[in-house]
Amino acid sequence: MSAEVRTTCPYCGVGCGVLAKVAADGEVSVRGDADHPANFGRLCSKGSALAETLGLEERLLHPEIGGRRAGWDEALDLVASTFTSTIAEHGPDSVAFYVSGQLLTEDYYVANKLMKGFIGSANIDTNSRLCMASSVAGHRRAFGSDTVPGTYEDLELADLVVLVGSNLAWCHPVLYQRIAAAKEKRPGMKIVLVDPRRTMTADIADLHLAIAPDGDVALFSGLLAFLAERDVLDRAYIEAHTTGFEAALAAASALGMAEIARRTGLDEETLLRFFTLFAETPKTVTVYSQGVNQSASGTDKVNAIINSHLATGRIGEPGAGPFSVTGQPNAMGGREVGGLANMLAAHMEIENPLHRDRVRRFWNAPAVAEKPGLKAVDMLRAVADGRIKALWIMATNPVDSMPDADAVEAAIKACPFVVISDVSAEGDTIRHAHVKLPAAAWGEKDGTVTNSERRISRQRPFLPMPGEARPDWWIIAEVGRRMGFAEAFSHASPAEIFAEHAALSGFENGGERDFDIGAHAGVDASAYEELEPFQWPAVALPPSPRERGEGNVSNVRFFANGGFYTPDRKARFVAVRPAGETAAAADYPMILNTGRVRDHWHTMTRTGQSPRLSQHLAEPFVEIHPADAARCGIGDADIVRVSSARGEVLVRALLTARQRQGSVFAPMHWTDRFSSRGRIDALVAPLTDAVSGQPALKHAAVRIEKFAARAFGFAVMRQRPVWIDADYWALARCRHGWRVELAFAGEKTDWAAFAQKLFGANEEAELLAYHDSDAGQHRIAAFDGDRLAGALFAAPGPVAVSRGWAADQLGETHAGQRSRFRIVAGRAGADRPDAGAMVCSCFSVGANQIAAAVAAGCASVEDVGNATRAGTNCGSCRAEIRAIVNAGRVQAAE
Ligand SMILES: Nc1nc2c(c(=O)[nH]1)N[C@H]1C(S)=C(S)[C@@H](COP(=O)(O)OP(=O)(O)OC[C@H]3O[C@@H](n4cnc5c(=O)[nH]c(N)nc54)[C@H](O)[C@@H]3O)O[C@H]1N2
Ligand SMILES: Nc1nc2c(c(=O)[nH]1)N[C@H]1C(S)=C(S)[C@@H](COP(=O)(O)OP(=O)(O)OC[C@H]3O[C@@H](n4cnc5c(=O)[nH]c(N)nc54)[C@H](O)[C@@H]3O)O[C@H]1N2
Ligand code: SF4
Ligand SMILES: [Mo]
Repeated sequence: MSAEVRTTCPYCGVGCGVLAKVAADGEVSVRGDADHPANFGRLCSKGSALAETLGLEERLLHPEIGGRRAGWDEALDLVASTFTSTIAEHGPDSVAFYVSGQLLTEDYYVANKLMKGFIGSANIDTNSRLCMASSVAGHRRAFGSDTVPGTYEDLELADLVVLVGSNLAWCHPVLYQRIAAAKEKRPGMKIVLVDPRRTMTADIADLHLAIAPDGDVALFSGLLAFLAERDVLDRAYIEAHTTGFEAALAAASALGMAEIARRTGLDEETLLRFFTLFAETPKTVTVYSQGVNQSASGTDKVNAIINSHLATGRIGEPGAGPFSVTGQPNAMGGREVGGLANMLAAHMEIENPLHRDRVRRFWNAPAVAEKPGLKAVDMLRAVADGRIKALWIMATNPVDSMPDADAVEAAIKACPFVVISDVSAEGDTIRHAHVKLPAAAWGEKDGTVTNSERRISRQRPFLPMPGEARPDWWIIAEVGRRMGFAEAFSHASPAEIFAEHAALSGFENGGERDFDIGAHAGVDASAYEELEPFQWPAVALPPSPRERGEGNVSNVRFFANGGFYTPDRKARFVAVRPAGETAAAADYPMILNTGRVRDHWHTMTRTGQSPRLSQHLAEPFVEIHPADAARCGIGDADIVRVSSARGEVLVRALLTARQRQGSVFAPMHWTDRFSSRGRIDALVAPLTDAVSGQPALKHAAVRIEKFAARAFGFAVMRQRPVWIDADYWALARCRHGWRVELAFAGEKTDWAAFAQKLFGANEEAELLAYHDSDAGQHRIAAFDGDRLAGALFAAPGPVAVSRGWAADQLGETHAGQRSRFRIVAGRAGADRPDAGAMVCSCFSVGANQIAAAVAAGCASVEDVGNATRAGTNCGSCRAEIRAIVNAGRVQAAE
């Protein structure tokens, strides 16, 4: 057995420390690192299930050219020569890199250096454009730099935490747990949630503002005006450290309470409760995420929030500040190296000739880009219209995750040369690559990531690289060398790259730039190996306070005493106004809001492999308010068609009063690999924020109608089906195989043949069938010896069979007729009660088990934990358990 390796979780921006261990039989186990300052030992459901996502079945293991296996030399030569010849013929702006916040800092650094210093174009952009661009732009407008002022501890020290457009319970679960624990200790602490939906995060909120979509600028403008009226401003701070207050206040005051109420959809009493709470609580942290960033007014939302903090001097103090939480594990690292098309490197600016010259000298670069490159949405437009002729995509899946996804797919398909570095062999984007390059995955790769609180941690390998997989930095550096830049890309290890990156951050800095980790410029292989998590800045020679800007003395927080990174060292208030309103289109009267679920990560290339994580929500869905559903003639669990001017999807309808009327919510995760037509970004228009270029992914105009299914089905099978002939299907991993939801528009008569093909069962498999054609009920099971190869349940309405029970049958032996008949009867035996829909992924505890515990007297989440273990490991499901306890009953599972 290997020793435990200290590494960092590859999912969200909380950046939890993980201890990973490989047993003698190769089995990997993970647990939280009690010494890591982000999580102190905690992990959420996704982190806890990491070991289930390391299988090699879906891995890309060898380079491929045009669908055939190729050697690394051949593939790298082809990439280098095609980029070189394209640049020679059409200029540097005819090529582009589209990269990702899931690259390590070292990978990112090399990619950015190659494009911006050696190719001489700034056409490198990242999926962080879809994620953090508005926060970056808002920070830069206000602070003159992309600086997150605070630290996680502030979330625990605050007396008021305002969560805006953040579903922290599901998306940053360990931060959520830290806040929940702090509140438990200090019940006086208040939490406000601003989200159009009543998400699970509302569980710890004292006040939920079910804001109208994009009402945030109005809300925070109203707050600023209120703070001025009540005179709770920090006049001294405003005077000493900011400019532009009067104009910002004038813009905010112009709105008036009635207009704010109208635009936010909130009544005045609720607004005043929130404003008063904010006014009365000096220790306030405002946390914000994609409900803020992913909007056509995203940057203004960010500045409206920051304005309220600057006006009250609540910034950089323990327990006070605006706090943009990052999504991906290395969204911050990407920003530090300049991975966005409008940044240079080490937080320097492309438009600044002094910065360009400095970077040129440091890199000894022949051709530093002179103007910003194309931002993601524009980049894909340039691919579509042929301006970009060679595109290299790394660690992101734009055919699923970019707005106007069908057009993105068409553009990539039509591009003359597409290179994709990925860990997965299968995916909606990689299928269009001319050259596929197998990247090393988490557990194999080696480097650093930066989390939301500016903390840099190591990801360390504990597994060998399988097949011919190679680290991303190596792939990029090899191409750089082959393009003729041997010296600049001679790095032999991530440690060397990190040292260079650290040196650049400190190069001629002297306190002029916030990002400075010059202290690590001299890091060697062993120091890099031992590197402990640290927060930036970490300057080599701390400059005098004057050089660093007066009072910028804390290494942990920024701006308590000003010292902003603008020319006059003062922050800027930004006068923001709510955007013009667009009338709802008659054809598409509903607003589609999109986002995440607890147990899946983005396009499911990894979490989709975990049986545990695939049970919580096993198919694509849309949440609709019951009143809207009634109006549209939609019942719970119906299949519905959601369509926009761009495209359509087929998903399951979930009726819930947590949803605002007039809006619907759908998760972003489902792809063509897991569903017949669930790619939600096919519906979203490529509308972007004018300042940041971030797309408005939370706001698409849609129509929703019932899909007239003649038959529904549910099936489990041991092998992944290769062929599913159904109008609607959604596939998910389960413990002993796969499960699939089905719906059919037409009459179906050939159920047995359909089932056999679905199961991929062999000729000898024994079939057991039950048909009641009049009632439209069909159940077919196939046995391979004592084992169930597959079972199909079909009905004219949504199938009522217990999913968990059916999936479990794949793992049982079925020697006797009795247990075989039980399967076609679709019933759990009395000795095996149905666990119901999965709530606790860690211990596989279902809703029915929790409801039974409640019925047996458990009156609290803790009681349920003692009785069933549910909620006692990662705690991500505690909000759902509380909902069941509070309801005191649960509807029949699923
Ligand atoms: N489980 C899980 N966790 C993740 C991820 C994942 O894929 N799965 N991805 C990670 C990444 S990359 C990111 S960026 C983060 C995202 O983390 P979050 O931003 O917390 O997650 P989302 O679900 O995208 O959106 C947050 C909320 O914004 C709300 N919202 C929509 N429109 C508005 C609006 O106009 N105003 C306000 N105030 N709110 C609005 C939505 O209803 C939603 O609940 O999560 C990270 N963590
Ligand atoms: N409608 C809607 N759309 C959205 C969002 C939304 O809220 N709503 N959110 C947006 C946001 S915030 C984000 S961050 C994006 C995320 O969207 P994507 O970036 O497209 O999502 P992922 O599934 O994380 O894609 C990562 C890819 O990298 C591969 N990979 C994993 N590790 C490595 C590695 O080490 N090296 C390489 N080369 N490849 C690797 C994975 O197999 C996968 O194919 O989606 C955006 N799209
Ligand atoms: S909160 Fe969960 S997903 Fe995020 S870093 Fe921690 S363990 Fe990973
Ligand atoms: Mo993200």
